[in-house]
Amino acid sequence: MGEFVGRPSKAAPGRKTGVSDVVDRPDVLIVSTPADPPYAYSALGIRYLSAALKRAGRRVACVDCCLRDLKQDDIIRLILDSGCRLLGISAIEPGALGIIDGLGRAGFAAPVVLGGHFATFNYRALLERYPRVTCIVRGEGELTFLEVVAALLDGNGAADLAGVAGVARRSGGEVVANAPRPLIDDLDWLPLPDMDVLQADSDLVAGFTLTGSRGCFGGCGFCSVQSFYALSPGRRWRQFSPGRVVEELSILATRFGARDAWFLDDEFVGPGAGGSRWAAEVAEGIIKAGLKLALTISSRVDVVDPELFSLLKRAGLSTVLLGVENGSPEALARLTKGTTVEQNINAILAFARLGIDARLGWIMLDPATTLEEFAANLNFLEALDPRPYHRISVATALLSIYPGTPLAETYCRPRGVPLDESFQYAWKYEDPRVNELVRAAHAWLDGTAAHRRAILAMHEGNPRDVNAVIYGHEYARAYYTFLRRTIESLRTSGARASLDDIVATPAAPAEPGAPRGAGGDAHGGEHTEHGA
Ligand code: B12
Ligand code: SF4
Repeated sequence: MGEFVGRPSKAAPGRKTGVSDVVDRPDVLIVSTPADPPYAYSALGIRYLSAALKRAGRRVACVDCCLRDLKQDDIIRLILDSGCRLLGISAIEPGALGIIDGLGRAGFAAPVVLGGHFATFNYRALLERYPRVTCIVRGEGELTFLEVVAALLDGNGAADLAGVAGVARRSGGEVVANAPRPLIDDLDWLPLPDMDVLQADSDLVAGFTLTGSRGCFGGCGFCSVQSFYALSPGRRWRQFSPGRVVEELSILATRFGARDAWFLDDEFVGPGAGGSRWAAEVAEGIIKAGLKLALTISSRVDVVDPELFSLLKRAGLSTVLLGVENGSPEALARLTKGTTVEQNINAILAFARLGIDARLGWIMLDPATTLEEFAANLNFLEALDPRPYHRISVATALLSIYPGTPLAETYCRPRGVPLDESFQYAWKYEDPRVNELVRAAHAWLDGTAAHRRAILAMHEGNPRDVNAVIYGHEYARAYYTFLRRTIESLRTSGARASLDDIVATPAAPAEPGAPRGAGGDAHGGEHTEHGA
């Protein structure tokens, strides 16, 4: 959901890169797919899997490649050196595939099991093309992985996978998906995500994550979350008990000194009155425990009840990744967001009144975007998004359509849109003038890159630097003026925007440290558009 608030990784070349738990020849080694640049949050999925396996008596090690500045060859070497009997890879994008190829060339013989969103939805292509992949765990992983490990390490190997629900595998030269595994109904049954891995990686971690729930009641066309859980029978939204959530937060605060925590829940406030009650109980539990943490959650706009969010604020809520996506009713309908422009505006204004930092998840461009929608969205962003840097980056925020999402089925497959090498659908704009507009926007951004870098350098030095804010606003204004002029010329003549329009560049920023008066607003951290 929404936008990601990132943090620069603490990983530096030459720093700790190895197996995070000191286990020689583990039964199971689990790795996350590397992120570029490295990320400063510990990957939760592999820590849940590790904890479940350890509780069952397995010797497990993790390498959280997301946190580390590792080249592919380094990861392959680490895996080979670990002497593991089975390798699990958390694959949320195709970055894992190069590792698998490299392991094959290096003669790695242990079974390789993939899981995660990307592996779940692309299981057929992956099993057909990558003979080194033994099987794929589809959907929620803990229970299925326990059985897969037992089958592959204690049983008759791949033959025993036939009886494991939730697995995709090869059988007689064909790829088969076994029956799905029901979702874990009582999430409190799960052990806490492996805290020893977090401890071992603590010098690389700059922020803390947890989940209070799994699943979402939304049906957004671009999101794989509901399809991921809908693969399996069970409730679409399940929550840990409020007491368990508070326990996990307390451990992060006391054992790790966490001062902030990011709930990775797909959508924090669950459906209906039950969802709001649960969120309120979590907030009350945090207040009662006296925890002082700055919290981040993801939220749809249609659950924003000022009373609930003011309680959440008292519990420490400081940032909301808000699934606004677009300011045009037609685009919201195409994205099957299930929300209205009015709800978008009301939610943004409610957070402004509550003093909660709302970061807008935004999709500017989809295959059917029109010039009129684009122009209306520039107005929406200028009026309602307080962050100049965000306004700049989201003006060309492109919809990614992944296999497994509703739009893959309703838009891409019926039209024969091909998948590209990164397993995303390579869609094209229906209106070629929008393509021209985007090309012109990128040319303007290229032509003013030095300005942008200077402003960002100020911003990174001090996110609240008044100069950074003012120049950011000026830059965004100039950019939007250029975009509006280009739209106008495309509408009237259909002509290609001229690069001469780059003259609309703002004045060069002055040296940092020479404030030019107050105004505007800026918020910390880098960000990338992500998912919702
Ligand atoms: C935090 C996060 C990130 C973080 C950290 C990722 C990580 N490795 O943990 C960062 C910022 C790095 C990130 C980046 C990206 N992300 Co991201 N991310 C998330 C988010 C919000 C939460 C992930 C999480 O911790 N969930 C909680 C844990 C418990 O669940 P889980 O990770 O899915 O793990 C469970 C199962 O999947 C399974 N499982 C997972 N791995 C494995 C491995 C094995 C061996 C087994 C057996 C099972 C298994 O078992 C686990 C326990 O049940 C999800 C949204 C979501 N709902 O999951 C998106 C999500 C996974 N990300 C997504 C995407 C697209 C990306 C990017 C490609 C974005 C981009 N364009 O750059 C990059 C890829 C970077 C990379 N190399 O990994 C998509 C994936 C969509 C898809 N492929 O179909 C998601 C689903 C968001 C969305 N709705 O679109 N992401
Ligand atoms: S994008 Fe939509 S479906 Fe996906 S998690 Fe957010 S609200 Fe739920």
